[in-house]
Amino acid sequence: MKVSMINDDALRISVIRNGSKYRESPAVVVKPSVELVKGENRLGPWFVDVTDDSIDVSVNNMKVTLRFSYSNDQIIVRGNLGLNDVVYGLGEKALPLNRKRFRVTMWNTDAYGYRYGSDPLYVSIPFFIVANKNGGIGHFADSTAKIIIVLGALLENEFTVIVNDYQLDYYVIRGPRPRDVVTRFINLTGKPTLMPKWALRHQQSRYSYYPQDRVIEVIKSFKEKGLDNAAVYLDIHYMDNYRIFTWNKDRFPNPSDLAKNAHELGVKLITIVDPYVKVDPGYQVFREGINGNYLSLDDDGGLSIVQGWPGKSALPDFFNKETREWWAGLIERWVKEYGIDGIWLDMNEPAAFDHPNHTVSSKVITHRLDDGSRIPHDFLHNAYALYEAMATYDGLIKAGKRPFVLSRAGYAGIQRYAAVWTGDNTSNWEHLKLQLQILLGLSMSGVTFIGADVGGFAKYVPGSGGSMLFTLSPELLVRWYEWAIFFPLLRNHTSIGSPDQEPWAFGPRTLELIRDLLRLRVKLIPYLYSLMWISHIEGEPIVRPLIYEYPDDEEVLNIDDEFMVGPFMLIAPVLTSGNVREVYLPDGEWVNMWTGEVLGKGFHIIDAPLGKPPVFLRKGSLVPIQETQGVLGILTVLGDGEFKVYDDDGESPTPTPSILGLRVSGESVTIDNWVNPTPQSPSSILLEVYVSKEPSSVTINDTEVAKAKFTMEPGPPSWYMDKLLYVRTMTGSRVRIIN
Ligand code: MIG
Repeated sequence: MKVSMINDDALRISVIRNGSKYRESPAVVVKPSVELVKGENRLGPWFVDVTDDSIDVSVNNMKVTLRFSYSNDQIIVRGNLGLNDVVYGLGEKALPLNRKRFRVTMWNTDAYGYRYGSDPLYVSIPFFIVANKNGGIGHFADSTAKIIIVLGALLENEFTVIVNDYQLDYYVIRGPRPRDVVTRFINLTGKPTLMPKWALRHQQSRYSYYPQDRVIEVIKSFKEKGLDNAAVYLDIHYMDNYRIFTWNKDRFPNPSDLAKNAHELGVKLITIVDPYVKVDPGYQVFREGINGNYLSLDDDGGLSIVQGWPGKSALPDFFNKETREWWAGLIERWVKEYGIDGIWLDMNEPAAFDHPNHTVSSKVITHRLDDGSRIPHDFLHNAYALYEAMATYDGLIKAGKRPFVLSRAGYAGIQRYAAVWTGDNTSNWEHLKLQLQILLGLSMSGVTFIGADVGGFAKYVPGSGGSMLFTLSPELLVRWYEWAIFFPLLRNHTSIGSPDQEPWAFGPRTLELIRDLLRLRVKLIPYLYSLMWISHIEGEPIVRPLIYEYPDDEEVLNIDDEFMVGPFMLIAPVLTSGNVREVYLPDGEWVNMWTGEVLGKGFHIIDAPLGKPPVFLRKGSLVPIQETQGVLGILTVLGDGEFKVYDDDGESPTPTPSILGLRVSGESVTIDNWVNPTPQSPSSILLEVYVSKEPSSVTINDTEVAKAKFTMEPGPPSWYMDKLLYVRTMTGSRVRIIN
């Protein structure tokens, strides 16, 4: 047992058994700084007592004792749990936000048709936060083999981590608050990549759009119906018999034209890419794979073959640099040659039809690491998608793009390369709530660019023997959009064989409601984009459970049917059929975004007619929103608060942001000048302030300004009272609202 510090953030306990050779972690991006000695160590806020097989840690008011033991093939770590502790994290789990009293498995799995409690799903992140009213402390068992984590399910006062590996780097991460643990975990495993700005707009998919003309038709329908849409996905039917990096020439006679036409209509094209390389000596990708030794082998040195979409398939061996470079080259060529804008990685658990649970598991399949050593698949399983995403990301960089990669599977650190969606969810009300719980867990585990298939993917009812039942109602689709518009990834997608699910598929009334919700989404992009930048620079999630913002409010410890977008907006979505919901609001004062009504801490019954999700703004909110071209709106609630607006051209691979500082204090709002502005940085500002009554006057830089007729266009300083107070001003000004 070797114990070291990672800066001041984390303690690392490394175990290597039976003289086995140490494998580098693909998850962790920071190296240890100081090594600790046996006995007592004091380092900054840390007190650590190390013995041969246990360790006592005390840091920022939290204490934990870890005991290490070993069986033949396992490393077991036990720690103490307090009666009032709650547990967050663990990545993608179909469980409540508070994971206490559950037992989970870390093993990336193709989980089609999963339900509440199904475990495991596609992504494995063996990281969790133990929290109570004193604060939080993090645990991260960094092994890519199968791990079982029991959280007070056997003994109420104990958690157990069972690692099926010969090596383990176990990290203890300090708080003090749960949010500090999350940010330090992101520091450890890498900052989320900055996606292109268009990735924040609506995206449309189905399994599958073809032929080529149908794709253009879909794009045009969005335009005609006044619906914002940034991208269309091509699912597996675009390929020539599922050979990756090829086209079915009957369905897609001219893919370059398709991309060109899409681009002319302002829409990006994203193709799915599976990890299956069809075993076919006549297929170029297969030949390159064999010649370069880029494919996974069996332990006897023969090619390992699994059943995938193309039938007999080989799996690229992403665990070594040579394969990753080869793959990056394939992606680069694909993207450049056909004008593809982003890559969708599916089946990367990896899935295989001829393995149990549709998922590769084998001590026979081996992978080659950078140092040439061969390791059985089972020790590396959970990292397959992470390495694949790494290579795909590099390919997009080589093609000169700011990468957009969407991955189904992943491991700790996947946020450095990809967005994640929650796989094959189901179109029913159970999932409307479950998806939220899953996503909040991902957020608390460092994966910030996330979303679920809007409207739901699968249409079967569990217990029906897999038969298709069409369970999506117009009400459910609208309710789904109502909260999905607040998540970074907003993608409508549905299964093969299912009825149409585009926003217009349910008639004019539904279309109208979704159109308004998409307009709200477009308005929110400056806020969401700033939050993406903040996630990229500071390692903060974009969407957050209430506990993230309100750690001292015991009422929110278990709330996972409400969430925050950044520091200001609280969303309490309607998750059952009906038009009201009970909402809990934490400490402070909250403004109902739709009505302007001010509410205090506590439970409230809120009217929620279809199309109007309950949204509340905290006191001191400064939410940048998109208004008319050239005008930046700032949705404001007076009080105390600050925010930084981030912007850039949205697409260049290594941007320097333009930053606009905003502050509100009492009744004055200060808008700084842009730092590092571009010609596009708006200097016209429209403050949109929730006030209870018309002010007696408004000053800008201490000079009174006139009340004038309202318009959205840029214009001279003025104010106007409608439902909100509108103040037209410029950057570099201080606005005071005088009662
Ligand atoms: O076995 O590519 O989760 O989004 O449409 C199904 C076809 C394979 C699973 C993905 C889904 C995608 C589908 N894929």
